[in-house]
Amino acid sequence: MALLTVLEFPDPRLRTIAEPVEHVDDALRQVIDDMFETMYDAPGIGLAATQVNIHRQIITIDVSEDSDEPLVLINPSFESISDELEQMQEGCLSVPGFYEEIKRPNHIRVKALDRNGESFEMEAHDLLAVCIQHEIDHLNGKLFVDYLSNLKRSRIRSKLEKIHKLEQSN
Ligand code: QAP
Ligand code: CO
Repeated sequence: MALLTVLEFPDPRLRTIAEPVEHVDDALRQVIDDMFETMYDAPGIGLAATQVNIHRQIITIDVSEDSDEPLVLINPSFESISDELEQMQEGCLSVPGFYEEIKRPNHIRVKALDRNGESFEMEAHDLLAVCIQHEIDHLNGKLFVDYLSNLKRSRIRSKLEKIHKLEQSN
């Protein structure tokens, strides 16, 4: 097991489009385990492989109260997306310290592979639905700050760049 380094906005590597996974094997399961370790350590409720500079379609999620319901989605795709939107405060391990209200569809059906490479479908509502959409966005090089105004996004970029400079000089 290993903790992975999480890329932070505005790192251009966060804009990479992830490739589909071809084989679910032990090496991939090792990546998944390291992603869960990194996510639980943060702590976070969702992590996309893109955020740890692995550009393959892998997402780890756990929105449970006790952080004991790990969910992994490999090669996820939307089967259906509701018209009804819900506003929720979102954060992101790649945008530490910033939380903003975002509107997204509140009900989705997704298809994916599990950690054994078996295909499954699931339905998700509310926080889980929002989290899955947020993580699938990462696989497409998209961040929650992209839904904000240019002004809000550039303020967040400046503040994070300032922090990154200070961290570099330490
Ligand atoms: C995505 O985000 C999400 O700023 C997952 O300093 C979040 O796990 C989807 C985190 C909310 C829907 C609603 C953020 C940790 C974790 C921070 C996360 C931070 C430390 C974010
Ligand atoms: Co995120």
